[in-house]
Amino acid sequence: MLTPQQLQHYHEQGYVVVPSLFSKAEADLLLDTSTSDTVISEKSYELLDASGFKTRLALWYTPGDDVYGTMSRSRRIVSAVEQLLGGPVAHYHSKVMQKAPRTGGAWEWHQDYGYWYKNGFLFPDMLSVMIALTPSVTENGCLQVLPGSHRMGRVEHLNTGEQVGADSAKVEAYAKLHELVYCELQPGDALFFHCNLLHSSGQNRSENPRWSIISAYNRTDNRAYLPVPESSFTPLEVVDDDQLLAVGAKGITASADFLDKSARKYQESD
Ligand SMILES: O=C(O)CCC(=O)C(=O)O
Repeated sequence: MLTPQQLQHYHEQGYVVVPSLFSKAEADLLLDTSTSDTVISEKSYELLDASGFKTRLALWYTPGDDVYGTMSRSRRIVSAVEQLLGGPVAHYHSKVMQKAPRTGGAWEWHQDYGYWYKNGFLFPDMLSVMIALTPSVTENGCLQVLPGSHRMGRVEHLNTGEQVGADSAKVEAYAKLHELVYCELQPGDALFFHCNLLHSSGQNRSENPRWSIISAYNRTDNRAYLPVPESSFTPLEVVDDDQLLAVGAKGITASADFLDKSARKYQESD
């Protein structure tokens, strides 16, 4: 469970870092499994940033009994998300984020609800949790946030490269008033962030890959008026924390409901 100070930090600043939410052994298991998982690699797609660099990810909706689903359904993460969102929660999606050494692209400034609003969710009762699998530092493009920006509400989003970014005039105006924070993480650390928090990340200029998993959650009563995956309003089947190591290196099945950019089952932007 999160402490009153951690809850206060999240509500005031729009994010909170929980060091070592997962142990080094658990983070290593997730890293080893995901980097050798042929399904993750086959289902991954690339997005160009505004300078033409590519960032790579695989995204799916329903959490399974593989090592990633066990992580995103583990009691320690779900309890914290329920505390932050103030009620029972569902899993919207998870994604394995892969920034290659020297070439991994940036993520432009955006709010996740900038997209999810367009996907039909009525309220910003949603958040993301980034779990670092490798060190995530300034040099390899860690997440940057504008603290407190979630309090502006959703801002307009426009195309930049193949990504959709927040209105740059608003981002610049806010950045003049509030210093940005580089959220440096070590493997196993978790960063919880509000879906209206302005965030971005730089290119990976280091010699090492930067991998992480981001799981997004929705409060079960936050229904959408457009077709959305069932997982996004289905109460989660929570698993005990010791299950992650017990499941071991179990990769994801190819039949998992991956986002397929060409099929576009939902009006989805990620
Ligand atoms: O992984 C990153 O560097 C950024 C990802 C991100 O901003 C997002 O998924 O919303």
